[in-house]
Amino acid sequence: MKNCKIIDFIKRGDRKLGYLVALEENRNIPFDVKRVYYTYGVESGSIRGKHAHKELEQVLICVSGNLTVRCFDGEKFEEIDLDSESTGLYIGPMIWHEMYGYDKNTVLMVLASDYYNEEDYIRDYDKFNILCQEV
Ligand code: T46
Repeated sequence: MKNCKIIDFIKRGDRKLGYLVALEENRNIPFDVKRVYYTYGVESGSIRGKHAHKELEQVLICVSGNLTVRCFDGEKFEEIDLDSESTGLYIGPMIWHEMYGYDKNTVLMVLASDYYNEEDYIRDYDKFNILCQEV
């Protein structure tokens, strides 16, 4: 799916000492990182997201627990399980995304290409579909 792809990070270490994953802007993170945020304590039946971004690029990494991300590019749907600390999900502009299936211990960390700006959000699903048809 355009603007939505899995990134497998290199994990260094072993079972005994554990693992280390390094995130580097414009290397394994495909943009300048201006912001990092994370969500936690989400109840299992909750759905977060339900929006698209006009310009923002992000990489979602589930650093604890697991969840599912449902992505829609205006034509195709894809459901991606995030259950590995060494996997990222790149989501670029104009991808409607919803996060659900949270585990009680889930921590979702997100690296973003810009500062928080509510103007960049499309939170109306009908409006998103209309904008997709215009492209
Ligand atoms: C996204 C998914 C993956 C801030 O004040 N600063 C921030 O940097 C962010 C991200 C949010 N907020 C405020 C805005 C809302 O009042 O925190 C509140 C919760 O945000 P929201 O309902 O948008 O959270 P999610 O989990 O639905 O979506 C978030 C990001 O907002 C969004 O960009 O792509 O995670």
